Amino acid sequence: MKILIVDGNKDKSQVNLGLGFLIQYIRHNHRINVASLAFHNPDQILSRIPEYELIGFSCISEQFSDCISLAKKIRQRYKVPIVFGGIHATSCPKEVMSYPEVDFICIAEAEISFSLLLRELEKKTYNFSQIPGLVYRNKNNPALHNALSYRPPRFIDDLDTVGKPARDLLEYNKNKGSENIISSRGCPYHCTYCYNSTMNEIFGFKYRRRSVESVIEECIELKYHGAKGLSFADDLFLINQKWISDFSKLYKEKVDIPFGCTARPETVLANVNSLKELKDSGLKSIWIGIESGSERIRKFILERAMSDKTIIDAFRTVRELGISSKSYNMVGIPTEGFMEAISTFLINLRVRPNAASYYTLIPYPGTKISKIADDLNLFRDRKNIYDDRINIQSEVDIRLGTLDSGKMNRYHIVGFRYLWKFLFFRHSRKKIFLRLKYLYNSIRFFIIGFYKKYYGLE
Ligand code: B12
Ligand code: SF4
Repeated sequence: MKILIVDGNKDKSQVNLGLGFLIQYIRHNHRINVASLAFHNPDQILSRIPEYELIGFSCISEQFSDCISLAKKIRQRYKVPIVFGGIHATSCPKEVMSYPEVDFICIAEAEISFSLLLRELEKKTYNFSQIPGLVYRNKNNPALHNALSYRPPRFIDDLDTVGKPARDLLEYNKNKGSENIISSRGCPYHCTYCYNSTMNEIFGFKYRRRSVESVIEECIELKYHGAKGLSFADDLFLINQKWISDFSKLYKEKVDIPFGCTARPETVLANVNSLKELKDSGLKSIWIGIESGSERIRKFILERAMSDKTIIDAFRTVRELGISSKSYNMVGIPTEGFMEAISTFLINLRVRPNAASYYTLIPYPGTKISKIADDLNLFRDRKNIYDDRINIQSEVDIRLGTLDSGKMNRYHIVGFRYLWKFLFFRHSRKKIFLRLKYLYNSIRFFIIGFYKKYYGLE
């Protein structure tokens, strides 16, 4: 079949690796093109539709509104079937199916469901009921669909059978010096704000990893095409000492360019030897989630039950090994109080990461934290809930989020975000005025926040 997949990503530097794996799996039987919204405007894409027999959309939550508005335009003019896949459609299939333009959804990892769907459409047999993970409409009554009772998706155990992501077909800025790569799928933890937690709960998601050889092969290719550094964007990279040990040896021998990876504080402490091996093979930076300085918030709201000591020891270990660290933190977590927000600042001052990022919590669909926020009636705005622009980390004005924490309102939360920029952003001397602007904005938002709270306006 001739297929066009619209990649909802609007950031030219980001690669959609999930989509890359999917099209690698099916490319030998079908003709596939990808059009990214980062490179084409909707009208350009619309003019290409008549060439194709099926249109797919790949999007995370913040990209859904752009994708569905393009799907509506397509449907107004053409009869071609429309399939949605990716994190958003997986997290809230019923909502996505409420749009009549959407004919099918492939839930979660879609290599198997999408290839079976294409086979049924190509053969015109339309026998969809046996396809695992497929949500589809009733032929006789298109308003009816099985979004609440589809057959569970099938997950591929041996990831090497999928192959390496088809970067040649993806549209993104390929000459930026550094490339993302994924060696695994899944994560056994269950943080309440994360997609994995939803997946683990619904499908009993399993952690799986590609072979060392397959990952190294991809690294060599990326280096050959000009990558000067690699970022392992796995949910959980620092796990399985044997894999890490084999990987480190081969990486040093065959790739040997700097790389970074993610870790949880506990996995740092449980794998110090692995970390040494990675460091010897080129590991330069490690990204560690602290998320909140409050043990109460971590344990009861985020379900990340780790002590302050674990976090402090993990960052010390990383520093002693000479690896640069970056911490990830959030504010505006349900039930978070002022002192708890301040404790996130304090723990960062204590662990002294080389860089620290600080986001307003976004309650993504299907996550436990979004249910907690709903139960506590914390939504102050239901529009643009997933708009990631509230979290742009560069020097722009910070927008209000959609949630308050119950103890802090949205203005206080923005006040903390500016205070963070004032304290933790790297500022050159020249940018002293920018820094003062952050402090000014922080004070301004705190004053507005207290005013609104006092008069019951927010
Ligand atoms: C790697 C990763 C990144 C990398 C690479 C991005 C990428 N798109 O590959 C980087 C670091 C760049 C990144 C950035 C961001 N990320 Co990210 N990221 C991930 C991570 C850890 C893994 C994604 C992955 O490759 N999974 C493995 C593949 C196989 O699965 P997949 O992507 O879901 O793809 C499969 C299916 O969805 C399906 N599918 C996909 N497209 C299509 C299309 C069709 C037609 C069909 C039928 C099927 C289909 O088939 C694929 C193959 O099986 C996920 C967490 C997770 N576990 O998914 C978060 C995650 C996707 N990221 C998330 C977020 C929020 C972001 C950022 C906004 C963070 C930020 N504030 O900067 C940015 C946005 C970047 C962007 N513009 O796309 C959220 C999204 C939540 C949501 N509901 O929207 C997630 C789920 C993490 C979380 N918080 O729970 N991310
Ligand atoms: S450890 Fe990271 S990837 Fe795993 S569930 Fe928690 S936030 Fe998600």
